[in-house]
Amino acid sequence: MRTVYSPDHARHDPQKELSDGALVDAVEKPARAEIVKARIEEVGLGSIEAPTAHDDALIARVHSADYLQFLEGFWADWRAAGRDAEAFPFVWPVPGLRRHKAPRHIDGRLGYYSFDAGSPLTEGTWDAARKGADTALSTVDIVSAGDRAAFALCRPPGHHAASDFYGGYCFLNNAAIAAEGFLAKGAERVAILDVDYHHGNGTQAIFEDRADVLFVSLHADPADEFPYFLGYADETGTGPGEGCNVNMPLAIGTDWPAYSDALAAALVRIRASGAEALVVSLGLDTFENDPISRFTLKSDDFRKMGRMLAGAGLPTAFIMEGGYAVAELGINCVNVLSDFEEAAG
Ligand code: SP5
Ligand code: ZN
Repeated sequence: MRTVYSPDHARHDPQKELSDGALVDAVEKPARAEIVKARIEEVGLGSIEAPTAHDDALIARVHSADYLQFLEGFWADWRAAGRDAEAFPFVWPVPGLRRHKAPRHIDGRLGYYSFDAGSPLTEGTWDAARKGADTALSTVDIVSAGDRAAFALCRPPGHHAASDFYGGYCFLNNAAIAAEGFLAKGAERVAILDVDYHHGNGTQAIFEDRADVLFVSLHADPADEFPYFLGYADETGTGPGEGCNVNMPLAIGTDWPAYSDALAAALVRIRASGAEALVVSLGLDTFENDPISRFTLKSDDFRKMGRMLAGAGLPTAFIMEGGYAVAELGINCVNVLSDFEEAAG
């Protein structure tokens, strides 16, 4: 399997995040991508290639123009306001306030375009995220040219980012951009399967009113886990997208037997949808030793996951999402990919 990777991911190198009432060491850090890359090289999964440049057209199908301008120009605006530390928002337009226009003040703009205070925005965030979108689109190119699957080793991750706000360590929704890529290549229906431990609220919000992209997510019950305010089973899609959003919240402590039952049901939904391509939001934070998560999958279970995903029989773009047990992240991630490839034949 070919991997697309750019060293520019490391331009997003946050030092601290807000968690447990303190600024603690950031968990979404460059070492994550580097250890996966090293494992790919160690097992000889396949070539590692630079992304090709893509214009903004498909990104603009996912994200609003003003949000993209905000992200791209943020660091200059932040510096102009006399700031130089990593940026965190602290006020949001929740229901009861108005979200009718972006404020002029940088602190207001930060809150307008975000949903949490746990996602440091840094000098290099835009460059890294923009290259991540190229990385995701390059895997779509590879798969559309005939490979059964390809892997986008991008960071920062993407599935929490919605059309016009960031959060959950995510800025551009790489999986959504990849789905738009498959549609632009002629697919009439695309499925996104999100196996990250956290609900992909951004991806759901982007596609919930559309019938051309099926979103299926397995994740920790939002009553107990971030992002808390989306991801319940009764969110089944809106308007023309009714029936095209499938949330499978799972209990804290979920192990492979329970997880694999849900995954099998998810794959049945995907097969029944008539999707012509599959985007996998590949988070490895379901691992038993993940520092911020509470499922109990073991390294060997990720091999079984890869085999099950191959059973969908679809051209597949794997998009890297979360997973914070850095020491084992390379093994777990490449276990999925190598067993997918073996099972896909
Ligand atoms: C892409 C992705 O996996 N994003 C996850 C964002 C989660 N952010 C909230 C983290 C809160 C961590 N608190 C855990 C405390 C453990 N002591
Ligand atoms: Zn996650």
